[in-house]
Amino acid sequence: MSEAFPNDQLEAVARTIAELREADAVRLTQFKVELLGRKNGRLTQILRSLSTLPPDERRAVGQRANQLKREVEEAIAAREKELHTGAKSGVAADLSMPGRQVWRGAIHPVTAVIDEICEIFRELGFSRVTGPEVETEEYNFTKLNIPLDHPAADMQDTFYLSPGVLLRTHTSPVQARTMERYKPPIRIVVPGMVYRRDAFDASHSPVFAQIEGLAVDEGITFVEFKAALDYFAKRFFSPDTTVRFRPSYFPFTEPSAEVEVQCQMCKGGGCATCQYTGFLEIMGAGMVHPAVLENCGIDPERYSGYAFGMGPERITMLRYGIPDIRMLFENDMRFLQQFAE
Ligand code: 2NM
Repeated sequence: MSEAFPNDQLEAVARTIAELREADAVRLTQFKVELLGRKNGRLTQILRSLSTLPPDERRAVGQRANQLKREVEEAIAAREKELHTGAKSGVAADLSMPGRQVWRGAIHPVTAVIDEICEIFRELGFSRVTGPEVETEEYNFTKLNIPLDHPAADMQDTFYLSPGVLLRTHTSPVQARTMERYKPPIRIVVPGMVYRRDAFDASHSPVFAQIEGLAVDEGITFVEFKAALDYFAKRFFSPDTTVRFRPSYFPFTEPSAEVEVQCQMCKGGGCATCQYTGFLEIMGAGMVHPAVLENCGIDPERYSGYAFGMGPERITMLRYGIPDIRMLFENDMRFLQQFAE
């Protein structure tokens, strides 16, 4: 410190008061620490060292230091109030003025669609369940009635991590695990990421989302199956949507169906999006194959059920007319911002 004597130090403090009255909020906080800080504040140190001074000097320095401390405290309080209310400029701060807009992020359109789908099935009594992305051949294929020599189990299409261990190619292993662990009635929807050795082009990605669903109980028939998926399609698209079921094939369901809705683009008239059929496929589905129930410890003589699977990216593309799946993975803010609230 350049001022060697307490009196010089005190007068240096006195000179900073004028500066303090003009300080901005950041500088004001620095002043507080510099002058009044509990450990190294200049006034704090002077007051602490009073006992080392000769008695006659101690009294005068003590009085001046305490007076300055009050002045500094008052000046700081006054400046804080000014900064807070804008009083110095003669204009009170307008507390109703909107703050600076800060981009807080938003829900990705695919995530929003997944949440909406799960919510519709929640209304029908389905719980939302998740499970591991690293799976075994047994849960990903065998228990689901997919033999390992089936094309779906081919090494060409599946990411194997080690013999018998792979990245799940669908979320069905979660359904198998749920059937093993819980007694019916079971009603679940299973959203999650799945992996296939696919090209990355306008309609394929090696990693994509899926939502599968499963209902197992006594007395479930094709009528409940059709009614539940019809309800879903009408709630998700619109109440006047026509839904149709076309026969299909999956190893884990029998009978199997492709569920289609009236084309959202042309309202069924025929266009490029629906390849002039008037309909769009939204999911695959069917009655759970008795062998799958059996493999998962459920008596197929007593219980029956239905299952379905859909691709949230595809459904998001249909709903918003997005032409290329890659747009949903690139995270280009100019694209994503269009879906922000
Ligand atoms: C689909 C189509 C049809 C399905 C079957 C099962 C299970 F585990 F219960 F056997 N889960 N999901 C299923 C049925 C999935 O996706 C296109």
